[in-house]
Amino acid sequence: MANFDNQVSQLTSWYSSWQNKKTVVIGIGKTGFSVADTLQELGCDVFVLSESADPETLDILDVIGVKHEVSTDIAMLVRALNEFEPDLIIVSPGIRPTNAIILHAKSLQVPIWTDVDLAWVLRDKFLTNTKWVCITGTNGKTTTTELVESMFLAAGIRAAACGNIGIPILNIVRDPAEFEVLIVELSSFQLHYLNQISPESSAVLNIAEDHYDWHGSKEDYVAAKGKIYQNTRIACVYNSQDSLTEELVEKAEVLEGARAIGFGLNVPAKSQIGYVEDILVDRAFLDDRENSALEILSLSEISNLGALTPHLLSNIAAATALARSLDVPPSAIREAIQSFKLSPHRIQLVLEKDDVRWIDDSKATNAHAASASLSAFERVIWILGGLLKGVDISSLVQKHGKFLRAAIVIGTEREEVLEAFRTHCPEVPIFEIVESGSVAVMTDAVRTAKQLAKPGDTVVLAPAAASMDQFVDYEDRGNQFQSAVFASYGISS
Ligand code: UMA
Repeated sequence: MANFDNQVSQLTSWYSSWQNKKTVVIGIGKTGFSVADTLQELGCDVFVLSESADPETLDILDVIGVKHEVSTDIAMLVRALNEFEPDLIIVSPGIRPTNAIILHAKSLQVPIWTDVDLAWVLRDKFLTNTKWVCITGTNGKTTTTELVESMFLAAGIRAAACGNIGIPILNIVRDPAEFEVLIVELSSFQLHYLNQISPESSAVLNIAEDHYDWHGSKEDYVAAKGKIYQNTRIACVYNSQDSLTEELVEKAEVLEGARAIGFGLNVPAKSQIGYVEDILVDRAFLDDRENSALEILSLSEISNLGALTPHLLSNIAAATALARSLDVPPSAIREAIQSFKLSPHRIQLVLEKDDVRWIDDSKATNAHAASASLSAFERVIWILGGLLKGVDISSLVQKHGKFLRAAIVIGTEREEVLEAFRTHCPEVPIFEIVESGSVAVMTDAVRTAKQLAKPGDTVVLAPAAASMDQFVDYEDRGNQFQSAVFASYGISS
C-alpha cells in the first residue's frame, strides 16, 4: 500500500496507468455507481461496499463485472474493506465521517477521494482545457448552477451543470459531447471529503444553519464550505451581504491573480456585481471599473421568473458574476435570464384562486431557505415540519411567527416546532396534522389550510426540514402538495 501512494500521485490523467489498481467504492447510490462504472472502464479492480443498494444497480454491477458487498452489518463491511487491501478509496457524499467504515478507511492510510477528485484527475478524457465553475452555499445552489449553465449556453459555449444538482460529475466528464465548461454544484458533504481541485471560479452563495448534525459542528460545516475557494484561478465570488463568505475568501489559498468578487442586492462597489435600483450592473469585469459600471439588464425586462424574491435576485447576481468572470457577454446573460424557467418546488406559484395564493417551496429543507420564502409574502398560512437535521427552528419561528395567520405542522420531529411556537408566538393558531391510515398527510394539511384561508392569504409550503420521514424526497412532498391543492378545488392536475 505504501508503494501505491506513489502510484496514486502518478494517477493524474484519464490516460494514466489505472490497470488493476485496487479501488473500493463506498456507497452505491448515484455517485457510487458513476465511480464504479468509471473505474471499471479504466481497468481497475473495483469493489463496492454499501449498507444498501437498489437491486437493479446490483444487477448492472454484476453485468459489468464489479464485485460488491451490501449489508447492514457494518462490522462485516469493515472486515471486507480490510481484507481487500485497497490502494484507493472513493467515498459517496452521504456517508457520515463518523461512520465506522470511514473511520476504518482513515486508519488504513490509503488515499480517500470523492467522485469530484476523481473527475478532476480524469477531466482530460476529451479536452485538455475544460474549465470548472464551482458553486456551494446553504441555499440557492441549484438555481444559481442552472442559471450559470444557461448563461454559457446562451453564449454558444458547450456547458453542463453537474454534481450535487443530481448529475454525477463523472457522467459529464465521460460524455462524448465534450463539454468546455462544467458548472459544478458542490454540497458541504462533497466539500468535506474533497482533496484538491483548481476551479476557474468558485462561489459560496450564503451560509446558514444546515447539516450541523452531519458535520458535527457549525465550524466544521463552514470550513467545508470554504474549501471551494482553494486553488481558484480567476474569481472567488462571495456574498457582499454575508460577511462569513468574504472571510472564507480571505482565508483561502488561491492562485496568483485570482480576484475576490462580491455580489448582492446592494449598489455595487468596485469589483462587485449588484443592483442600481432595478438595474443589474457589473462593476467587476470592465476596464474602467473605478468610474463606471456595465449595465446587464433591467428587472422590468423579466416576466418569466414569477415572484422576484430577494434570494432569487441574489442568485441572479451571483450567477452573473461567475459567468462574467469567464467572459460571457452581457447580451448572453440577458438572454439567459429572460428565458430561464425556475425548477419546480422553489417558491413555485401553484395556484391563485379566490384571491388565495398557494406556494410550493418544498425545496426549503432548512430554516434559511424557509425564511427567504416567508419574507416574500404577507398574511401567510405556513405548512412546516419534517426532519429537522439537528437544526434549531426557534429563531425562524421567532422571526416570522408574528406575521403568520396560522401554522400547520406536519412531520415526525414536531415537538421542537410546537415548543418554538409556544415560546415565541403563542397567539398563532397551530394545527397539527396527525398521520392516519386513511388520509395522506399532505391532503389533510391542504384541506386544513383551505378551511382557514381568506382572500389575500398565501398558503406557503416551506417545511424548513427534510422530507424523508413522511415522503420519498422534497420533490414527492411538493408534488403531493400540488396535487392536493388542485384536488381541493376540483381541478385535475
Ligand atoms: N450509504 C451507506 N451508508 C451511509 C449512507 C449511505 O452505505 O451511511 C449508501 C446508501 O446505501 C446508498 C448510497 O450510499 O447506496 C447513497 O449515497 P449518497 O447518500 O452519497 O447519495 P447519492 O445517490 O450518491 O447522491 C449524492 C447526493 N446525495 C447526498 O449527498 C445525500 C446527491 O445530492 C447528488 O445529487 C448525487 O450524489 C450526485 O452528485 C442530493 C442531496 O440531497 C440531491 N444532497 C444534499 C443537499 O443538497 O442538501 C447534500
